[in-house]
Amino acid sequence: MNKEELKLSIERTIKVKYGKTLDKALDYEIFNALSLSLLENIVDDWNETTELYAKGKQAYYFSAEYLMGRALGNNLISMGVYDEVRELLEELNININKIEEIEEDAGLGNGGLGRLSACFMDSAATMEIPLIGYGLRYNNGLFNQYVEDGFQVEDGDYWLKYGDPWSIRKESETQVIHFEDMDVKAVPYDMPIIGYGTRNVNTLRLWKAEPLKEFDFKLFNDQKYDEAIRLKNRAEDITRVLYPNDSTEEGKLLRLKQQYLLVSASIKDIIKKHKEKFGTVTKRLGELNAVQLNDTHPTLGIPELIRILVDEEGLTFDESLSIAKCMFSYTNHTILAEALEKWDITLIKELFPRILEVIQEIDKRFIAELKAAGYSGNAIKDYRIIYKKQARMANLAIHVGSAVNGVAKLHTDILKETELKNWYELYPEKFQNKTNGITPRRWLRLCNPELSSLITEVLGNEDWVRDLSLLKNLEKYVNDKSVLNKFMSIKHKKKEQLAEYVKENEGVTIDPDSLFDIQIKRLHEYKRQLLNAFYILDLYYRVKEDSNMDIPKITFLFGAKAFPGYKRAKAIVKFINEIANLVNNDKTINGKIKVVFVQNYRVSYAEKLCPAADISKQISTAGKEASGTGNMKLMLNGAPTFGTLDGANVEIVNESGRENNFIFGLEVEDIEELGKNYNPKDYYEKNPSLKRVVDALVDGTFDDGGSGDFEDLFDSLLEEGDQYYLLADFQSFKETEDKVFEAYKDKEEWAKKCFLNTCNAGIFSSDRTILEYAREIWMVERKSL
Ligand code: 26V
Repeated sequence: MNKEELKLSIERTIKVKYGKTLDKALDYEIFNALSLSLLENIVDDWNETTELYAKGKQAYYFSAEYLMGRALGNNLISMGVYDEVRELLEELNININKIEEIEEDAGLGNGGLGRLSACFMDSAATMEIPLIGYGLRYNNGLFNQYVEDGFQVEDGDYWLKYGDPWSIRKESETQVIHFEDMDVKAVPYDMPIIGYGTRNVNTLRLWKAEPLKEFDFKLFNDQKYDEAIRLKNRAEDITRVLYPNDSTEEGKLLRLKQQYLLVSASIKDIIKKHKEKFGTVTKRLGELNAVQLNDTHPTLGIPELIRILVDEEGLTFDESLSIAKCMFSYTNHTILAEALEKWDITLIKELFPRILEVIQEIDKRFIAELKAAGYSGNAIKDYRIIYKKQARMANLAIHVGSAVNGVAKLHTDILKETELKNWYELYPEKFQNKTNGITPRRWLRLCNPELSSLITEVLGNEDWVRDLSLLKNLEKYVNDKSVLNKFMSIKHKKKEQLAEYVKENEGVTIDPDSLFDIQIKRLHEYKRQLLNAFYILDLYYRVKEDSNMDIPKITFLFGAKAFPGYKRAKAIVKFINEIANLVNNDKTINGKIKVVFVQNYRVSYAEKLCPAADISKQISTAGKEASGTGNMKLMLNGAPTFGTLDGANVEIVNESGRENNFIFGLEVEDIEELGKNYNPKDYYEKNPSLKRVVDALVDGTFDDGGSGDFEDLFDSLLEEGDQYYLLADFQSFKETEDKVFEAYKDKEEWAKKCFLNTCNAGIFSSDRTILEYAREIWMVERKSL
């Protein structure tokens, strides 16, 4: 791409789209014009990639969530033109950062699961894997969060307000989706996923629900305006908003409709393309297409495929079922029982009765198989797909799917040994592990250009951006003072940048010379932000008692959204903010401790936080965090992990060395052993400093605005048995923090720990993960333009 051409294209686009000249254009207008001009440059490659992939076996990622974040910066990097475009904009007196910052995050996901889909898309394109993503184009993504008086307040997220220049609406590839009460259109919007260091451009296809008819003319003519657009609204409601994954009760019907729209449109799309090639559907459909179910949300794809093959393509049920068995695989992302999806069969029947019949038929055949294999009564019950008038989506996915995978070694082991033990006994060959990963393009190259340059300088080239295992070659510089100094001064620079952003957005001043201890993730009891809060409060009390206490100046940063209906999570937000208020305003501690709860934590905020962390807090109750991926982002940017041996932390510590991280707390086996004998009160009574901070919930130290929320938190610990073992882990947490403070004193040794974390993060590239899926589950070949 030539600079002059790009400039002309931007000017032209601003003229036809906004009717003005570039010098009068607003930031978002420039953003749109620049994006459209860049898009123009990749469309040919995009179409060629699609054609190339269509020639062989293809894989499809079915996911209800894609937490994409911003597109512009990432696409500039993938296209290899970031610096060139920055220079061009500079010449035009435009600051590229301002243009990047105007872009709204595409927040079409709740957390880790949704962000993983986004990383996989990026990696598949870069690794030249024929993978198409299918999802939903919600008008409103995950809510925006503000903090008012310490409480979380939610606001709608209309991410499309400036338009969506990177998507192309493909009207001609619309599918009609049938629900018992109405038919709607599913219109695809395609987003290009631009590979780095390759011409390949993959596709993320997001479906938007629309009415078959814009409005009822007769009703409108009769001046019944509301009624005239009622059907339009009912159709559009389906993809109006992303559901927070705690809203299990309300909106159930709509959520099920969303899931069906996603899978029905996607399966129809796959079959249509297959028929364009082969004329009819044969069993080759299963041989040429592999579908990955991202959690159970898209599991209805299984009965939908069978329904179409039997009812519309004239295959037998057996033939159709065996095609489905060949096509689908399932990834499990959590062992939390409440997160396992079950749907009332009355609901399924109400919306799509034929789908229920298909599920019943699968269940019937499965039971017959089990009986024939000698299973009986109780043993069969746990395998049933339909049980107690509910369809168990995980059972359907595991029974039909050809593979089942966990997302970190420990998680997969737990699935095999406990959570899905019976299934592992039945189908041992289906179980696999695929440890999660993150894309190094966004989580290093884009968010930390300073560290990226240093790595490139030391390694001699940029190959590491496509092969992160090359970071291992940095390890030999661990004693090189000049490299370490540069490494740590970059860390400092990123802390300064974050401090500036925090000042602007939260109004709090933080000191880049203090230790940045960062916990960023969804707010959930099992992630134990409350334990971190207790620790901070205890530290504050101790500093107050002893002003000479030997600790480094420290800043605790939290970023987390609590789902709107999750009362306890919201209470924890308030509690953290109460502590922040107390600590930050106490002049007597000389600013030794600062606490900041950043508002509206999201992908673009994470890009600023990860590079600035001195400590990565990963403190979930052992056995509860399936993997975690934030842990990998912080590690890659050179932060030692302060954490439990849970999820991928286990592998992180294996890679970078236990001595370079801070591991504390109970392990999975300890918790099993403690089991029913666990009595949180023992810990509370025997440990005065623990008692003091827990009591702060109820002794009037803090104000929960009269909500009773803090008392409820107190009860969750002392009356309801402290399900997540906060009290049991408190002392170990505290002692391990002391080790951090001790280690932080020796600047050189500290720098080595940080550096070794970056050197050993290579394995956590999602390029590695996606290649494993391609080779071991989908059996698809890499294909390069
Ligand atoms: C769902 C629900 C729904 C009901 C209420 C409570 C609740 C809590 C958690 C969830 C989790 C949904 C699945 C999910 O996001 N899992 C995350 O997947 C990441 C990618 O594999 C993984 O790194 C995280 O450890 C895992 O929590």
